[in-house]
Order: sequence, then C-alpha cells, then structure tokens
Amino acid sequence: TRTPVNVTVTGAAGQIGYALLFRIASGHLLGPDVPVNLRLLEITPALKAAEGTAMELDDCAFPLLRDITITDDANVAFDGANVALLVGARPRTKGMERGDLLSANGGIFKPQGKAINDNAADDIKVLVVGNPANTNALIAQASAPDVPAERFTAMTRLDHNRAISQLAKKTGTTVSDIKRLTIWGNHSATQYPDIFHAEIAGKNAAEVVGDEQWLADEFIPTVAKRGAAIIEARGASSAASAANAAIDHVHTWVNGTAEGDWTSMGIPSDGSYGVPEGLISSFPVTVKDGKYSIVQGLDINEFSRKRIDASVKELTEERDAVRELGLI
Ligand code: NAX
Repeated sequence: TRTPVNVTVTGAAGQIGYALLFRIASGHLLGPDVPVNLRLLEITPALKAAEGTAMELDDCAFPLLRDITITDDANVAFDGANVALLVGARPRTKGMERGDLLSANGGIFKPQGKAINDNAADDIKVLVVGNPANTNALIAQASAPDVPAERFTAMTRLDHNRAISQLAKKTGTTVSDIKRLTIWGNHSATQYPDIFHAEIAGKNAAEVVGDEQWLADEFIPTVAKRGAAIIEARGASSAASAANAAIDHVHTWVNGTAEGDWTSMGIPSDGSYGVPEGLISSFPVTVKDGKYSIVQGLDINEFSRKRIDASVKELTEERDAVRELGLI
C-alpha cells in the first residue's frame, strides 16, 4: 500500500475548510488510491470547531483517511507536509486600508512560510487561497528560502472555472467543449479572463463569440465580480466552489493537464509575457510529472495586453507595499 500523503489545511474551521476537507479525505485531491493524513491548522479560539469537523470526518469512515492532527502550532501543522492549502487569512473589514490588510496577512503568511521552510517535506507543494492570495503567496515564499520558489502558488482556478462556465452559457455549449482558457494576473477585480486562445469544440472561442463588446462589458466584469455576486445572493462568500477550485488546482498540479489543454495558476513569473520576474501572477500553464510550465509563444493582442498590464501593475504595487512593510 502507498504511504499516506500529508495534507495541511489552514483555516480548517472556516467555510471553505468545511467544504474542502471531506473531498480531500474522500480522494478527490490526489486520487482514489492515495491515502491521506490531514493536518488542520487553526487559531486557538477555532480549535474546538475544527475538532467538531474532525469528528464528522471520522463519522464518514473514509477508507483513504488515515490520521487527523488538529493544532494551533504551525510547526506541528506543516511537519512533513507534502501539500499545504493556505486558506485561513485576515479578511478586509470595513474601513481597512490596503496597508493594514497586507500587514495583517503578513502576520499570518510570514510565520507560516517559515514553518513550511523548517518543517515541510522536500516535495512540498503550496497553494494559497486566502486573500490577497497572490501577495500572500509571495510573502510565504519569501520566508521559505530553502524551498524552491516555484512550489508557492496562488489560486486563480475559481476564476478559470467561472470563466469557462460563463462562456459555455453564452455559446450554448458545455464546459467540456471549452479548452485553453486563461486567467492572467491577480486574483482580484483586475484579473483578465482571456478567450482569444481558447477553443470551443475545436473552434477559436473569440471567433465563435464574435462580439468584443460582450467580452468587455459582460464577460470580463461578470467573471471578475462573481465573488461579490455570490455574496449578494447567498449572504456568504463562495465556499464550495472555492474548495472545488482548490481541489482542481492541486489535482492538476499533481496529475497533469490533459493533452491539448491548459489551466490557469498563480505562479512566480519567470519574466514571460512581460510580467516582472518573481511576481506571483496567473498564467496559462501545462503540467506534466508534477511540474508546471508556462505556455509560451501566445500572440497577445492589444485588447489583452492592456488588461494584463493593468493587473500586473496592481501586483507590482502590492509587492512594493509588502516590501516597504518589511514582509518580503
Ligand atoms: P472563513 O472566515 O470562513 O474561514 C477562515 C478561517 O481561517 C477561520 O476559521 C479562521 O479562524 C482561520 N484563520 C485565521 N487566521 C488563521 C491563522 N493564522 N492560521 C490558521 N487559521 C486561521 O473564510 P473562508 O470563506 O473559508 O475564506 C478563506 C479565505 O479564502 C479568505 O481569505 C477568502 O477571501 C479567500 N477566498 C479566496 C478565493 C480565491 O479564488 N483565491 C475565493 C474564495 C475566497 O473568497
């Protein structure tokens, strides 16, 4: 039998955590034949709630779930971690300035990055979900100098999935007809969902849609503001869809992209497409044997260029702000 994989989830008692843990334990993260140990990291006041979730996990009698550890100590939570899902973060509250938000999250992601550096397994893969996800990933990465930088990624898969779904609705196709969609930039309102290289049942998506006005005025804002629309409708932020996207992100990172398709991941830039090296920005990527590579050679038209640049500018500003705060 295979050795269990250690999966650490931070913010485990939160709403995404609740939607995520049962799917990890039932084999959706790594595959139907991979046993898992769960390590749940929470702040002290939420440990009891995490214990309640662990009781429910026990009650599912998942054949793949071996062991559950619940702790408020990051060194314990990341000990031997092979996969880390950093979900717990400090949300923006009313009247909070960006600097306050970034420094509050620095207080979370800096020590967690160090704990990953000091305790995780050599093959650690990190996905940051907690917002501002790209910059939180950058902070964690900067505190983990012994871990290869490319192991720190940020989640834009929910945006990717949202864009696919909107495009399928618009064109009267199904989501499985759609390939090669790209989210560029920051997981924020400036993100750019790009359909110019996407295909719908083998045809160029932009040509199938044939309506740049729809792209600019409907599609892009609908995808970018979907999180707010969910809050408005549900009275709570996206949870199950966010957990699903986190599962997709890691599953793809471990098991690869399908031939002829790619996905979107927030990853450290190597300078491709004019994105400054080191920024954690979303790119089109293919994955093989557990390693991702940026899809090269795409022709970026003017419509796309200015939107990618705007999102990258925001990432640059966030990076400069956390640098000024001494967080990286
Ligand atoms: P919740 O507030 O329900 O849960 C967050 C949990 O994190 C809480 O239980 C809290 O106690 C815990 N926590 C706080 N500080 C911690 C620390 N230092 N160590 C460990 N745990 C800690 O939020 P939820 O709805 O689960 O969302 C979690 C994060 O995901 C938020 O930052 C949210 O903005 C972000 N999202 C990111 C998305 C993405 O696409 N990248 C989409 C969904 C979501 O909005």
